[in-house]
Order: sequence, then C-alpha cells, then structure tokens
Amino acid sequence: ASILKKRLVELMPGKQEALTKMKKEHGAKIVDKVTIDQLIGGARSIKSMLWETSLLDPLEGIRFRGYTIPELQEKLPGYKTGGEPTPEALLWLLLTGEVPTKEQCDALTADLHARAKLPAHVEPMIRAFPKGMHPMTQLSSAILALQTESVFASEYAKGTSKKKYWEHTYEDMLNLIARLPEVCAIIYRVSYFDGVVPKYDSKLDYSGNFCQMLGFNDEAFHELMRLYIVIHSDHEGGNASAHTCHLVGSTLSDPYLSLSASMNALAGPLHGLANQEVLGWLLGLQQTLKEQGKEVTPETITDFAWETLKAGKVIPGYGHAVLRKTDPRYMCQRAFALKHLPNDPLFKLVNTVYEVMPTVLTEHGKTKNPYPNVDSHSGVLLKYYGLTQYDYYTVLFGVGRAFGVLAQLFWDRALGLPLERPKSVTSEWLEDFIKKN
Ligand code: NMX
Ligand code: MLT
Repeated sequence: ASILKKRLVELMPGKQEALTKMKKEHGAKIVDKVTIDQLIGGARSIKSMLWETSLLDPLEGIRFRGYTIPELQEKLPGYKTGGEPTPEALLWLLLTGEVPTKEQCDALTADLHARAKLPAHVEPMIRAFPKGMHPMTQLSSAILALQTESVFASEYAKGTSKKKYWEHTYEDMLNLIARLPEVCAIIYRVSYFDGVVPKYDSKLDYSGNFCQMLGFNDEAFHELMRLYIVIHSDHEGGNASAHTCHLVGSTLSDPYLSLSASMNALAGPLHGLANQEVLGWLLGLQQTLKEQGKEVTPETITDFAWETLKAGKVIPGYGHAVLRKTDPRYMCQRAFALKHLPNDPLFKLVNTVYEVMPTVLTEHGKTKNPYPNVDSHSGVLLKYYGLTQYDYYTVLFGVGRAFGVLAQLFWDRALGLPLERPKSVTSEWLEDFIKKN
C-alpha cells in the first residue's frame, strides 16, 4: 500500500473511536437552534453537519485543518523550495491533518501519475459533445462517464463489507483526482482549439502536467495553478458543491456520482460560475465605457455598478453567505498579482473596483457582506497568462474543489457517517407552529 494509505490506516481507529465516544458521552448536547428565518432562508449558518477538512470563520476566512492560507504557503512543500504549496501537499494535509514532507508529496505525485490513464470511452465521448456545450456540463458528464471504473460501485455490487467502504472510496478518490487533468485538458483543447492535447508528462508534478496539457508551459502559470487548486479546494461543508458531494455520497452513491453532482452545484452563477461572470462583468464594463467614450475611473465604475444593480442583477464576485470581510482567497491572489503582474491593466481595474464596490453595495443596502470573494480575482490572473476563455474558469475551480470534497468523502465513509436526511416542514405546519408558540 502507498505511504499515504498506510498513514490513514494508522489514523482511522483513533478518529473512529473518538467520534463514537463523543456521540455516546455528549450526543444529547445542543449546539444550535433554528429560527423560522433560517428555515426559510437557505439554512444559513445552522450548525448541522460534520466536516473535518476545513472550517470557515466569517471574519478570518478559511482554515484548512487549522491552517490559514499564509500558513499553508509557509509550511506546505512546494514543487520547488519556497514556491507555492502543491495540491498534492494539500491533499495529504486534508486527509491526514498532518503537514507532509517533500518525499511524501513526491510519492503521492507518483501515485497519481500511475492512476491517470482514462478508460477508452471517455475521450471519444468528450470529442463528440456538441460545439458550444458549456465546459462544466462537459466536465460533469465526463466524470459520470469515468464512473464505469468505480471500485466502490463494483465492490458494493459484489457485496463488500461496510468496514471496507473507506478503502474503495480511497481508490476512487485518487483515481478520480488523477484523471481530472486529462479530462479537463481534452475539454479545453477541443472546445477552443484544434483538439490536439499535449502529451501527458509524468516528470512534472500534478499542476505542472495539467498546465502543459492545457497548453501552458510558463513556470509562473504552473505556480499560479498550484496556488489556485489549493485555495479553491475546500470551504468547509455547507457550501453548495461540498454539501452536494456529501449528501449524494451519504446514499452510498460512489465518489464519481457524488463528484459529478457536486460539479453541477458548482456550475451555478451564485457559486463557482461567478468566476466566469466576474470576467464577463469586467470586460463588459471596459467595453461599455469605451463605447461611451469614457475613462475607467472610480466614478464611471460606480455608475456601471449601479446600472447592474438597478437591472436586478448581482455584482458577481461580491458578497458571501458566511464571510463578512474580504475573502483571504481574494487577498492571496491579490498578493500573487502584486508580485507577478503589478502593471497589468485588468489587475488595476480589479483594484479600482475593490476601492469602490464596498461603498456601492453598502449604499445599496441589501448584501450582508459588501466585500469581494474568491471569484473576484481569479479570472484576471488566468487571463494574464493567456487563459482567456472565461467560460472555462469554473472547470479549474472544479479541479480544486475535487480535492476538498473527495478528501472529506473519504472520511465520511471511514467514520461511517449515515444517510443525510434533514426534516422539512410545510408553510401550513409553520403557521400552526406560530399559533402555538
Ligand atoms: N450584488 C447584489 N446584490 C447582492 C449581492 C451582490 N454581490 N450579494 C448579495 N446580494 C443581495 C442578495 O441577492 C439578497 O437580495 P434579496 O434580498 O433581494 O434576495 C440580499 O443581498 C441578501 O443576501 P445575503 O444574505 O447578503 O447573501 P446570500 O447569503 O443570500 O448569498 C451570495 C450569498 C454569494 C450568493 C451573494 O452574495 C451573491 O449573489 N453574490 C454574487 C455572486 C457571487 O459572487 N457568488 C460567488 C460566491 C463564492 N463562490 O465561489 O461560491
Ligand atoms: C466556496 O468556496 O464554496 C464559496 O466561497 C461559497 C461558500 O463557501 O458558501
């Protein structure tokens, strides 16, 4: 078995026992209450699920297994010494809670490369998709098509024991993560180019190979991709893509079915699709002002933002269901831009938008959080390096998100978490409740 699997085998009994003991000794303790507002309002902030890999604080932002993003950048091994953390290092951390050594990361990279070959039917299927099919629809469908290889599904059909669910999930998790770069590269090269995909290069790390298969050989872009995958991986359990993976997986649908469902949630404009919407909004702003013969200034940006709001639309990349401050994922991308592309005109525009938008949204008076989220900044970085096809951006978010939701799915099965099934009520039930309370 791989060194990662061996470490997980060592860690699992302790975690399983601790959870059983917690349930036995403290199971009846109340951690939250539910108001009617929350019941109607998308269950916002109700503490009602277990998610081990990360935790989100409204003011501080995300911590992955207890580590902030700057801490990850400092502690996790990079591809080169002092470089951005690699997704392999993050996956190790998400799964074990431990910071890996460079050797452990290299072993995981090799393991992923060894699992990367796609089953024969997937590439022809992607190539046969109609031109113009959204890349997220292609990604979700391709993940479903990969499901023919699910170890979990085939072992379940043979009658495997509950005690082995974790092991089948582990296999599916790594195979699936390993196969995403080629799937996504085929989607990219077929959707926007002549369909020729550069050869898989197992001498590179996960992100380096992924970038070169997309057609990008600039090492600075590889560094961006490492950071990009890391920061998009996980955002605790309640966000729609994470929650969907957890919910679907709780029925013992295998990891392929669960991840495909998760990607469908990510494809919504209020969630991951916002990164494509942001770039569209910024380019629309530039174009409109150009047509009107106006300069891009804080005043003209403010006017354009108000037009968006008055048209009954949201400002993409701003607001958040949990965060109440600027997203640290925005800040770390901003730091990356300041280091690598300080004079890029689109980066300057993003900065000016950041100067004015909180005031506009505060005056608008609706959103609880007038600050930018992760999606506000990612497109400008990708575009700078030449990845200009912005309807592809959510696919990259999806690759990152797979690391987080599959790592948690592993623990869902390892901890024997049950079918998720919250209780719903009707509005008549609520009216009756109100009369009595
Ligand atoms: N622009 C305009 N109005 C907004 C915005 C925004 N950026 N954010 C929130 N609002 C409105 C929201 O539509 C709601 O209006 P109404 O009462 O008419 O329904 C009101 O403010 C209250 O919403 P909140 O409670 O602040 O936000 P909620 O938790 O419901 O939603 C988002 C969170 C992220 C869906 C929301 O802020 C939004 O639509 N943002 C723009 C889209 C976006 O950037 N999504 C990406 C989120 C991050 N990600 O990657 O998933
Ligand atoms: C995410 O990364 O999932 C988004 O920021 C949305 C969320 O956390 O609700």
